[in-house]
Parts: sequence; structure tokens; C-alpha cells
Amino acid sequence: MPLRNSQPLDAQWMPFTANRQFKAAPRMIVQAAGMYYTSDNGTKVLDGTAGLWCVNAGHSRREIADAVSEQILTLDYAPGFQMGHPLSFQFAERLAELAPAGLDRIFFTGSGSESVDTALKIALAYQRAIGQGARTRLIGRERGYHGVGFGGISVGGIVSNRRTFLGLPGVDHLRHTHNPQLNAFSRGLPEHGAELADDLERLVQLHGAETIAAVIVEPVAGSTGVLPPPVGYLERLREIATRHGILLIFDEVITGFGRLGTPFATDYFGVKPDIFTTAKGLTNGTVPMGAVFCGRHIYDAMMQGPESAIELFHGYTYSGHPVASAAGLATLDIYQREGLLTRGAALADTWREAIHSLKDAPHVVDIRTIGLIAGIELQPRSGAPGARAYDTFVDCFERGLLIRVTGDIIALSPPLTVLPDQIDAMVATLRAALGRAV
Ligand code: PXG
Ligand code: PLP
Repeated sequence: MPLRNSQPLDAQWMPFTANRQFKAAPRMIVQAAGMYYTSDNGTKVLDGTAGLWCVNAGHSRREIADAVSEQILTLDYAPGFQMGHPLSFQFAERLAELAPAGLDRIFFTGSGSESVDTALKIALAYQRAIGQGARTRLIGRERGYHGVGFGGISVGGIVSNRRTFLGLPGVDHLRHTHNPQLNAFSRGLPEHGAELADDLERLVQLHGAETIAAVIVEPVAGSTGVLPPPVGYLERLREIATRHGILLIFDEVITGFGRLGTPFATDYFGVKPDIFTTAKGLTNGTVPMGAVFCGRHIYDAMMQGPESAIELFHGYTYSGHPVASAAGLATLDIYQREGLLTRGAALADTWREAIHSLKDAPHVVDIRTIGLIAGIELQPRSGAPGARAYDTFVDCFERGLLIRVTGDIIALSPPLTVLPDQIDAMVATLRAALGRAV
């Protein structure tokens, strides 16, 4: 195992990281198994975040490793344009069986960001294919995170992601649904705010329905601090979108593959989008891959015109990559064998009550839980937004717990294999860290 600071760190420009701060005091992970990471000084670190919301079956699973290694030696790569290989078709069929009825035409990508760009492009292409080519506007939502492609940052609603980079034209946003005045410490879905979906109706009045192609939302906003939708909100959004011929896209990059205790959020809420995006848990985070699930009506509408014509002018070198497909198939086997895609439902009560027990911990101003996700919002330290949560993150890591922070919100999303005593350990460590936080 390498010793701390024993290697140069200069060459890598790290993603979404304060590079200089990190390189001055690095936190290095060198190993992972099951629910635990091991840091470079040998500390075992309980994974409270499934990596970055992706290692849903726990770490370093032998079955996935074997499948990947065998696949590289059998067929390492095959071109995916005007050619095929069996594994990506097998994987798509398996995913189609798991998908909500009618949402079973699957386009493979390399990540969540690529899935989002793909979904937006499919929405535009579909509208054009059905003679609605004037529908070029895309609607997102404040505090939405849809990855870092130009499409994703345009419909996303994170200021820091948008300020520096000129986004797409013709994009507008719904208001976000976070309302701590009315909804603080709600368990499950907050009661107030369904009427915020009427923002879509307002944008229709402003821009004209005939100019709007699609609206995209995370069913539960993850990255910007765990915001479950108000009761009735998604239903209302679905109704307005349908009434105006606007496609509804769910971004399930976080909520997909069991995070809420159902295979997908669309199952949890009983609301069907026209398209939904996935990545992360698709391969248990082992090999980068994303998948866009499309309604049959979308796919069928595109399969028109001469049969020799390419119907969708879009695709990646790595779409349906054989090694990623092998990892994905092995991942689905584990999910199925261990019942992980519904395990969150069985654990949700335990999870909710354990996390809400932190209500009286220092600095806590709100707690939100749904499925196996929690958001714990702290009072910002005066004049230093984000500092209190960041210090808590560092303290937790040193105490052997990995949490995620965004602003002054702590996000937890453990592997779906988490045990009740590990949930208790997370809460105890957090309580201790918050007790020491200034
Ligand atoms: N959509 C959603 C809803 C996401 O959460 C993406 C798209 C982009 O996926 P890729 O694979 O391109 O990163 C995401 C990614 C965090 C965190 O700490 C969240 C994400 C990524 C990294 C960190 O909340 N979400
Ligand atoms: N496929 C996978 C990967 C699953 O995890 C599940 C259920 O969790 C299913 C399919 C559906 O299986 P069943 O028909 O047993 O509910």
C-alpha cells in the first residue's frame, strides 16, 4: 500500500475538487470491499455514499470482476455502428424486462452526462419526426443537476455550473421545490408544493406549447441536497406535459437501480415519463456506462423513412461497450439474486428513523429522507457558507465514515447492502462529528 504523500500529485487536474487544498492534504482511498473503503493510512472507512451514488451492490464484487476479465479476453471491443456484438443486445433485453411497461427501448451511453445529452437529443429528434419540428425549447428546473455536458448544464439549475459556460439557447426553468419553511423534517414526500408543477403551464403560456420539446427533472433531486418531490408534484407535471405534447424526461442517474426501494423512481411514484436516463448503478460503478430508456412510442416514431437510413444520428464509440455490458449483466445478476432493487423498501423505516434521530444534533436545521437517501441540512457558519459541512466531511472521514456534502447539506446514500448496525454506526459518527463542529 502506498504511503501518504509518497507519490507526486501534480499532473492530474482533479474533477469538481479544490485541487490545491486537496494536494496539500490528500485523502487517498486504496482499497474497497463490501461496505468499506480502506484509506492509505490503513483506516477502514464505512461507505455512506456508495462511492458517488453508484456502488449499489457494495464494493469489489467477485462476480463482476470475473465477468469483466473474461470479457476482455473474449471480445475486448467491437465497433457499435452498423455492427453489433451479442452482449449489448442481451443486456438491453434484460434491462427491458426490468423496465416499467412500455419504456423498454434502450440506448447505451458512457455516463450520466451522456445519457442526459442523448435523452435531450432524442426528444428533439422525436418531435421533428412527428412533424413538430418547431418544438426546440427544453425546460429544466432550478437546483437540477443533469451532469456536465452542454445540454445538461443548460437544463440544469446549478449556478456555478452555468455561470462560466454559455448554455444552449431556448432553455427555461421551473422553480425548485425546496421549501424548508413549510416542509422541514418531512419524512418521505413533503406535503407542500405540488402547485409548483404549474410553472410548466406558465412557461407554456409564455413561450407557446408548440415551441417546447421536453421538460426534464430528477424525480428526487440528488446532487443539490436531496429534494424529494412534494406529494402530487410529479403527477401534475405529467398531466401538464401530456396535455401540451411536451415530452417528460426523468433523470434517474441517481434514483435508478434500487435507490428508492424500487427498481426505478418511476415505479416508486407510479408516474411514467416518456424517457428516463440512467448510469451509475447500471454497472455498480465498475465500468463507466449509461442507458437511456425510451418509450416504445418514441422509438417507433423514429423507425420511419427508408430502411437504409440511419434513424438517429447519434452514438458513442463506447455505446454498448462489451466490457461494460458484461459488467452490467453481472451487476443485474447480483441485484436479482440478492433482491437489492427492493431491499431499500424493507430498510426504509429503519433508515428514516435512524437519520431523523439526528434532529436534535448541533447545527441541524432540516432532515429529508426517502428510500435509502438522506439529506441533512446544517445552519451555515456565519460568513462561511459550506465550511461547517466541509469540516464535518473531513472529520467524518478521519473517524472512518464517508459522507458527501454540497453546500451545507450532508447527503447519505449507502450501498443497498447496508446492514442496520452500519446505519447506527453512521448516525453515531455523524452525531460525534456534529457535536465537535464549530
Ligand atoms: N444526472 C444526474 C441526476 C446526476 O446525479 C448526472 C446526471 C451526470 O452523471 P455523470 O456520470 O456524467 O457524472 C448525475 C451525476 C454528488 C454527485 O456528489 C452527483 C453526481 C456526480 C458526481 C457527484 O452529488 N451525479
Ligand atoms: N431483474 C432484476 C435485475 C431484478 O433485480 C429484479 C427484481 O429485483 C427483477 C428483474 C424482477 O424480478 P422478479 O420478477 O423476481 O420480481
